[in-house]
Amino acid sequence: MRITIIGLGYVGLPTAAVFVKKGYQVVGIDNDKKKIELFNKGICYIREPAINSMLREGISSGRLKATINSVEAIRKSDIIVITVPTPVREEVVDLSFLREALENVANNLHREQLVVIESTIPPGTTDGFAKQVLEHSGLKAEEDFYLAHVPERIAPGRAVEELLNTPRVIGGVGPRSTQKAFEFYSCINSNLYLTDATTAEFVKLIENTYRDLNIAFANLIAIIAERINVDAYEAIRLANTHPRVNVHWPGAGVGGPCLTKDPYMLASILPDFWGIELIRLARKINDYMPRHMMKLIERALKDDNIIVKNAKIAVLGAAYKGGIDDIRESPSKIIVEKLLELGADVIVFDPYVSESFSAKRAESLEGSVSNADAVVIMTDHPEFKQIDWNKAAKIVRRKIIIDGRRVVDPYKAARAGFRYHGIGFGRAFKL
Ligand code: SAJ
Repeated sequence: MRITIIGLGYVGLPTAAVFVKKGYQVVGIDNDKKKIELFNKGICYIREPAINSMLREGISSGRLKATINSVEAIRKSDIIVITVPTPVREEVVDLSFLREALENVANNLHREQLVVIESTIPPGTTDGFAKQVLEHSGLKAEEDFYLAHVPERIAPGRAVEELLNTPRVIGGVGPRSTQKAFEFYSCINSNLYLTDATTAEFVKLIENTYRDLNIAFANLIAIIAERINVDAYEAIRLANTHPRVNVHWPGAGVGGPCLTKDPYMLASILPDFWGIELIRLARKINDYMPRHMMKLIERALKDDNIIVKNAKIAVLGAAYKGGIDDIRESPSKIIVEKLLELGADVIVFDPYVSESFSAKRAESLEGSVSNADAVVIMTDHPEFKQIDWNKAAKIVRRKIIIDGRRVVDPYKAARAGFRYHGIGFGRAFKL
């Protein structure tokens, strides 16, 4: 079986590697020449530890390659998987990358091929727009070729594990397409749920919107907790001991390419219904959190009579979440830029990321916290949970922590002499 994967990003690259490992012949298509070059050298340009060796082995076996030229690849394929971005700008989804990919497929489509869209799209797109574009080929879906939506469920950093074990939803434009897609994905994953394409599209938006709403609720709880001097994390942990409650965690912002846009795709279906404000309001709360974090930072500095201008601030974390190198829509960028704008001397440390958003960058934790007037934590990297604050206390200038992710145990920090401030943590805390 030959597969073409269109879009070699955070989803397409791991998908290609996993199918090659299962014995398929895979060609990856991307219009970024740099990516193609690295890919063909077996260099994994996203941080997915499990993929490096899979990619190298695939390339050297001759069963995996990347190219910019999609025509031959599509013509020779049994299956075409589309994993291109579908960005949302000002609440409107941009399907131009998807359109381009589909037009390429339509121009080279032949009988018995299966086309799968994994990109997140508004409900009705596969059975409507995508089918229409593909049928311009003169072939009919379900009769001549097969078409399905199989939403990706990859969390960056854990792609292989997720591709193999996380249940997937398979939705064809008809029963034959669903069956074909089911057979294809059965090779890598045994947890498959079958439905129709529009339901599958809807399910994906429900998942990410649920998470965004839940996090917004947690963030609201955090702001209330700060007002009543209660520790929000402790309160949520206790509420979650109830078997039917699962509140997510507050933090200094919601980043990443999915939660920040997918809810708008859902909201756009019913723009005139007032109830849709629930989704918009949740987005608004989550978007507000970096500003709230900024307020905590400014208050913490003021409490210790430190003027932001010229203060040396160590920012720990540039990635949008812990354990990954991805900075897309990272709340850390907002904080770093704001601190720079206020004239602070900002030095960013992230063991996974080399980006520092125009601030200075440290190669080590010591490099960033040494002589710092405050330590601001923006990402819940596992490494930050291991920091020895007694050691850090000896090299900082002022012992102040503002924790945006509850990475630090406030009591441990206080025992090391730090004044602890944080999202969802009522007062500045010092033993
Ligand atoms: N966050 C919180 N509090 C929490 C959980 C997360 O503030 O309790 C923040 C994180 O710090 C991060 C942001 O939310 O900035 C998003 O993180 P995430 O882990 O929720 O999500 P993503 O965007 O990395 O991945 C999500 C996942 N969706 C769900 O868990 C429902 C993933 O499975 C999807 O594949 C992915 O979106 C996607 O591609 O849609």
